[in-house]
Amino acid sequence: MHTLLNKNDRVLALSNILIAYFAFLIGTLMGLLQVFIRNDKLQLPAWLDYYQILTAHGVLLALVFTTYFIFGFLQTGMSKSLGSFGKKTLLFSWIGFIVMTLGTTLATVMIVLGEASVLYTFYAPLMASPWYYVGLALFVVGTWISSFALIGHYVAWKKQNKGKLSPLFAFMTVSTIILWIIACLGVVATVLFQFIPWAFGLVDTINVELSRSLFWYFGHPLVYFWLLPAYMAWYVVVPKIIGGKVFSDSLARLSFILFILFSIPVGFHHQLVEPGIPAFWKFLQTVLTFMVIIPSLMTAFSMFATFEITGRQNGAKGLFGWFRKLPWHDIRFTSIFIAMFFFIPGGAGGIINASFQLNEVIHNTLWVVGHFHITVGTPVAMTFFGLTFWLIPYLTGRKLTKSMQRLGFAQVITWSIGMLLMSTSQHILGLLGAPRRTAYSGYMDHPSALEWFNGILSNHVTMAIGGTILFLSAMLLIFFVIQALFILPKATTEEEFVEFPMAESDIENTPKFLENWWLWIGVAFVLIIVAYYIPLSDIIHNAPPGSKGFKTW
Ligand code: HAS
Repeated sequence: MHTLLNKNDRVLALSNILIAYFAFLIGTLMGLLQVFIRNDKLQLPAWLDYYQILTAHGVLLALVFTTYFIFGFLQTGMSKSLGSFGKKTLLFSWIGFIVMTLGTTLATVMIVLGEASVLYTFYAPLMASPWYYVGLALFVVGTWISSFALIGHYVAWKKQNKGKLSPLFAFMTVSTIILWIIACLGVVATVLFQFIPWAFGLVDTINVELSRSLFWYFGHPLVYFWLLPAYMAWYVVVPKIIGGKVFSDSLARLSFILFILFSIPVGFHHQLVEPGIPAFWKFLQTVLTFMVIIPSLMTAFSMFATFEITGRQNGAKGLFGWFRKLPWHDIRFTSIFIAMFFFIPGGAGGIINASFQLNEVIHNTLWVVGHFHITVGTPVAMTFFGLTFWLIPYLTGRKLTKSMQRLGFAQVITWSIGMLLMSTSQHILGLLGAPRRTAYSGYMDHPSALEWFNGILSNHVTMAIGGTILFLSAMLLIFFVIQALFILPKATTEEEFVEFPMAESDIENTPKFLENWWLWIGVAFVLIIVAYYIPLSDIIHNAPPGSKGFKTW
């Protein structure tokens, strides 16, 4: 029997998803402009700057779209698996939403005014308007308030269910939130104690190396804050759609705990070329980086096992017979499967990046841009699209019609083609030395730069074609979102109602200590202290003179 979520919970989740897709719309448009500028085919008007649109693209897609969508998804899943939100949870979730939205608006206005073209990494000594940093701080505080609202809901459930392990979805939500809160400590520290006083003129200079290190303390776990909700869909939603169960409840929980432990003390792998950090600490954090690959390999194993076991239950024979038994006609599955497939080269690229000598070749080149488009831009984003196809109809009580499912296939296929073209050419261009974060790709017809316009895949033109297909695909998705929010007919019969697919898991075999949060938070802090205490103290105590701010745009 289908039951709709409580109306208050639905409105909350839908509001988050609405803002996510508004940011997605503008962010993808900014992406389209960029590939044309890099291709030397577009001259921007004097009042618009390449770095301004690059900042808007990064902030709106990587930070705003992802975070709002993640909260919409987590809120829906928590209400579904632990029961409707109480008054306090709702109140705090709304306060969090409002603070996040104020922060987003302030930061976006500063970008639009041309006062904050510092990219989403806002590296010092580039200096934006102080209000941009205030906007970022509000955004993070808003996410914390919304996070604590969800934790409160979980704690209330635990009180009523003493001694029981929480459902897998709730466990994974709490893990993701713990990771997020610990990760944000770095960015909050640098924004509050370095950037805001510096940008308001209260101090003259900034310790650049410290600000970057604190940013990357946050920046790497940030990518897992994007990835974990996608993994939640892979572990919990996909098995249900294919008619199976979670392969192993304990394996799934353990992989999330490993992310809490190992995703934070690894930020130096983004700074391998920076001279201010001694080699030993880079080495240590690189070793820890290889540890954080393990939970992703566990996830890959678990997915293959789920596919195979379910396929065999449905009569599959031979080594790969299960492959044909998967529900390819179901957009909710196919979209996420393709997302998983993209993560094989995406993850392999990450391992390359983390290898010191290879990092020397690819750092600051278009390769890195290619890498993040086949990690966050496809495995994560396309999983979110796959969720969108049923999540919005589930929340609005509308039908997922056949024509909308076909539209979903068109969207996912075009996104895959666009991404294959764009990201493959970005990887190859990167290997040929094409830098990232530059408006300019001609270099006065230098022979090396001319190479970037030859060849089929190693070409800025191919990148632009891929980017254009991606933009068209994004517009298909926006059309779907508008339909699913406001236009599709309401479901009336049991078959028409769209459900939240949540698979069963063998919770009875799961050891209780896996839900001992204080233990894991404690171990995480020990690792963070080991990896960061000495190098950060060194960066603070032996700092060269700080830098004044620069506005290069
Ligand atoms: Fe990364 C740079 C290392 C994962 C995002 N990364 C970035 C940046 C972003 C980003 C945004 O070490 C740029 C930041 C900037 O602006 O400067 N990354 C890694 C490593 C991993 C990794 C080791 N990255 C991600 C994920 C991201 C992401 C996930 C977003 C969501 N990354 C780096 C490094 C840099 C970097 C350096 C700095 C580069 C530089 O110098 O600037 C690992 O977590 C990857 C592990 C993953 C795997 C894959 C497992 C495969 C699975 C799929 C199973 C498939 C199935 C389907 C079941 C080992 C789980 C099968 C189907 C069939 C048909 C076969």
